[in-house]
Amino acid sequence: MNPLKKTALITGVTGQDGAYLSEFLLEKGYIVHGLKRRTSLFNTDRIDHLYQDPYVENRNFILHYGDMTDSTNLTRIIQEIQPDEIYNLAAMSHVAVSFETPEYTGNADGLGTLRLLDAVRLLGLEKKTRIYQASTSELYGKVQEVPQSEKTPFYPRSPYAVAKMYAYWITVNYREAYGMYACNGILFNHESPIRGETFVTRKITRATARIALGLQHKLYLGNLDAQRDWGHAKDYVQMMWMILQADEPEDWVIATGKTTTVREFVQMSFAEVGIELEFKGKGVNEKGLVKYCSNPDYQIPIGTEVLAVDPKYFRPTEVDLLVGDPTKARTKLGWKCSYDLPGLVKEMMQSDLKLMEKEQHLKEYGYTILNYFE
Ligand code: NDP
Ligand code: GDR
Repeated sequence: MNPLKKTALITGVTGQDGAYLSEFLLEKGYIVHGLKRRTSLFNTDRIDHLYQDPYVENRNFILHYGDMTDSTNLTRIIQEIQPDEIYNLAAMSHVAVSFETPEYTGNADGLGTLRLLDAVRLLGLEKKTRIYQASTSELYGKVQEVPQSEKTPFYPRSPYAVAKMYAYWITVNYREAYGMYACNGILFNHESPIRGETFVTRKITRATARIALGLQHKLYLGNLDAQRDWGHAKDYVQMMWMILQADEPEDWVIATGKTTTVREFVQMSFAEVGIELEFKGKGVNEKGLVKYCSNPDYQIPIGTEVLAVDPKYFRPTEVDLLVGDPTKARTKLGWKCSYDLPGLVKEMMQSDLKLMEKEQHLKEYGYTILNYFE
C-alpha cells in the first residue's frame, strides 16, 4: 500500500460506469481496486485496457473476486484494502429484468448496500472511508413532479427501484446514525458506446448499425413514448468523484435537465446513417418505415419496415417521464456536462458502426456472430 496515493474500491468495476470511473481515478493517481464476479467466461472487455500483470510490482489496478450477496467476502476485501473511497456501483441494473428476478435484485441492490456500509462500520473505518451509493432517477418512478430534484418524493415502480430505495435510505441512515461520509448520487440515465447492449439506447444504436449494414432486418422495441433524461457516462462518473470530495456528505441529483422520447432517440440514430424514418400507426401497431435514404453506402428501399413494437418489452409498471433538475450540483459542485444528446448519439453510432463492420467481416469468414437482441 502506498500511503501517498488514495485508494478506491469500485464494486461493479466491469460495468459501464465502473470502467469509466476506473479510468478517471487512475488518471487522478488513485490505486483502484475493483470487485468482479466469477463468471464462466471472461467478462472484463470494458476494463481489459487497464489490466496489469499481477507479477509486476506497484500495480495500481487490482481486481478481486467478490459478490454483493456475500458479506464475508466484502468485509475481507475492505479490511485488506482499507479504502479511502468506496464507489458502490454493483447492481442488477436492468429494470425490466428486475421483474423476472425480484428477490435476487433486492438482495444484491438493496441488502448489498447494507453489507458494504456495515462492513465499513464493523471494521472501524467509518471516519476514514467515504462511500458513494449509485442511486437512480428510477426512485422517482410514477411522476409526482417535473423536473425531479433532491426534494421530489419517491414512488418506485419496479423491484429494481424498490431495492434501490432501500439502498438510498440505508445510506442516509448510516450517515446520520454513525456519522459516516456516505452519499447518494441520484443519477439520471447515462449512456455511452460501452452501455450494456440491452438498455434501450444501445439496443437502438446497435440495431441501427446492423440494419444499415444488412445484418438485421428489424428493430423491435416496447414503449416508444417513454421519456428519459439521457447524459453521457463519462460526464457522470466525474460527478461521482466530485460528490465524495465535497465538504459535507449529501445527496445529489445529476442530470442534463432535458428529456427525449425513445421514438426521438430512434430517429436520431437512423439520421446518423442518412435514413429518415416515418412512424405510422399507434400503440402496439406503430411501425417505423424508411422515408428517405441519403447515404449511398446504406441503401434501404423506401417503405421498408425497420421498426416494430413488441409488447413483450412493455413493463408491468412503467416510468413514463424523467427529467432532472441538477441546480444543486450545478451551483454547489460546479456540475456541467460536456456532451449533449446529439453528440452522444453520434459517438454511439460511430462506435457501433465500427463494431458491426467487424461482425460483417467475421460473418463473411464463416464465424457465428451474436444475434441476441433482448
Ligand atoms: P452495469 O449493468 O453496466 O454494471 C453493473 C455492474 O454490477 C457490473 O460490473 C456487474 O457485474 C456488477 N454486478 C451485478 N450484480 C452483482 C453482484 N451481485 N455482485 C457484484 N457485482 C455485481 O451498470 P452501470 O454501469 O450502467 O450502472 C452502475 C450503477 O449505477 C448501477 O448500480 C446502476 O443501478 C446505477 N445507475 C445507473 C444508471 C445508468 O443510467 N447507467 C443511472 C442511475 C443509476 P457483471 O459484469 O459480472 O454483470
Ligand atoms: P431504464 O433504461 O429502465 O430507464 O433504466 P432502459 O434503457 O432499459 O429503458 C428506458 C426506457 O425505454 C423503454 N423501452 C425499452 N427499454 C429496453 N431496455 N428495451 C426495449 O426494447 C425498450 N423499448 C422501450 C423502457 O420501457 C424505458 O421506459 C436505466 C438503467 O441503467 C438503470 O439501472 C438506471 O437506474 C436508470 O436507467 C436510471
